[in-house]
Amino acid sequence: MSLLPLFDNSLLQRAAQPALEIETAPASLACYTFGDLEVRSNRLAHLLRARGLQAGDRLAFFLQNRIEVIDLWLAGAKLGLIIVPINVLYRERELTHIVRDAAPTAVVTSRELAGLIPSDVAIWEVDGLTAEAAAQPGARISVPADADTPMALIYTSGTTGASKGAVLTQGNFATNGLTLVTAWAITSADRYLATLPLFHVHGLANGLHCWLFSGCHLRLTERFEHAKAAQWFDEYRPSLFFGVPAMFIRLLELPPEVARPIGSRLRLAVSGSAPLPAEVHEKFRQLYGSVILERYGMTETLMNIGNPYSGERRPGTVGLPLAHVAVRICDEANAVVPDGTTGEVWVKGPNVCAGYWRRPDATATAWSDGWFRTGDIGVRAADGYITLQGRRSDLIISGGFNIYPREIEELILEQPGVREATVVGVPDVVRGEVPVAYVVVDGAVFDEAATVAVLRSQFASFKQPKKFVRMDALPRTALGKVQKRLLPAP
Ligand code: MLC
Ligand code: AMP
Repeated sequence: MSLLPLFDNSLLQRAAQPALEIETAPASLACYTFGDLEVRSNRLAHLLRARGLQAGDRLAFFLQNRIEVIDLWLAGAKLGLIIVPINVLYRERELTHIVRDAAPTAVVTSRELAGLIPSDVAIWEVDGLTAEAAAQPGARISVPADADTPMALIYTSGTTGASKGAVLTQGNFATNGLTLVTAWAITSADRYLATLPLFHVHGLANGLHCWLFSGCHLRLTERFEHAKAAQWFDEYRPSLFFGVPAMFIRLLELPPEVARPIGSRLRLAVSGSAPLPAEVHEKFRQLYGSVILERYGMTETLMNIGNPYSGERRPGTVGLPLAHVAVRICDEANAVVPDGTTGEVWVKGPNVCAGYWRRPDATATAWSDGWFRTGDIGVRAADGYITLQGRRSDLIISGGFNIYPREIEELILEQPGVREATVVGVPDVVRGEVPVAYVVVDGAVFDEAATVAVLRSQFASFKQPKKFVRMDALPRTALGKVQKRLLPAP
């Protein structure tokens, strides 16, 4: 199944219906119908075609949430392009790697962000592109596509440092969106407040596709800002909200007289991308009168497991396999373990990506007999509810953004005076975890401020160690592996 026929239920069938609003200045909204989105993306598709883009070509975007991301996604689906979303917080090292690996024809970005893009790729400034597209024909342009047509290359950090591009197909996005719309009973009557970034699958695969498939109404914000949340909820009156736990934790700061009316209008609040602490689930229920639905997914697989819409939403668990997903819990010998026993979560289904971009080695390691090994550790109860308990790798998740310590450690080790370095996640009330670096240094040479400056120029802000803890030696096993669990509290 390809995406365009599913989008057309809104783009063509609901052409006159209000689709989207975006704040352009305080108290000023830009509003669009589905028909407007159809015409805008047709014009952009004509322009991209005129600039030489063909099916299978990569086109990257490095943008905050704005309507042009939606235009690009729709034009990409129409032309069979492979869209490469890039996290706007990424800096030199991350950007250089993605641009070299994906080899996009161009990176679409804003004037403010353009200076961060490496010079060896074409940069298309987004306002200029939109202005030029406005002169193109508004008639539909499209190429044939099917479920196997690649739609996106989304970078997800690898355990070995450099991130890998997951090749997600039109069929992956179609399956995921249709399943969620059905499972969560989303209809054209819903109002969806979208504050998640569109460069990650939570906002993109779930948010954008649930909206376009159901034909509901969307309020898109540039990003989540907790100081504005009360105003957004109050003005827009959403029935749907998808967030990472850090957002729900921020929402607990609102006073009961503000929270209650918000909760009474909220038909469904979904949390994912990181563990939602059971006490946050409970406090949110008490404050808002709304029971959060927690679900579990990954860039490589989109959504796998979720608490039921109509049944028990059990705090601390991710619920039951979604309609299209088979789930196994396996031990180190790849054997399926009995209920109640901890193991690695394996998944299989039309949601799982086609593999890693130009990385047959990594693809071979991640799949086993047609099953995708998630690297997440979990346990299934006798009644089928699955609880995640950790990860096989030492991935840190901060505010829903992933950090692989190895990548940070490698750069710290390159700095003058650093003999040993390790990075671990320490608990943080809002973001779940934040990174802290433990270093063994030559005190006469090591310059912490200079190291911080290098890290800031090379990596996203959420990857910056919140502290450097100096040690005489790192605790290691007899084989020399750092024993992160034995590190003292920072
Ligand atoms: C965050 N920041 C941004 C930003 N988002 N800056 C610019 N644009 C954005 N879109 C930066 C801030 O500048 C700040 O930097 C830091 O992040 C925290 O910002 P904050 O305003 O203090 O926000 P906070 O209340 O802490 O909340 C953070 C957050 C953010 C929730 C807004 O963590 C976030 O947007 N998370 C969503 C991540 C996501 O979409 N994950 C899905 C991955 S897909 P500094 O310098 O102060 O640190 C996946 C699969 C699945 O995992 O299952 O879904
Ligand atoms: P990403 O690579 O950004 O797609 O992140 C995927 C990872 O986020 C998964 O492998 C999990 O470790 C984690 N994750 C997603 N949803 C949940 C959840 N509900 N609870 C715990 N971890 C989650």
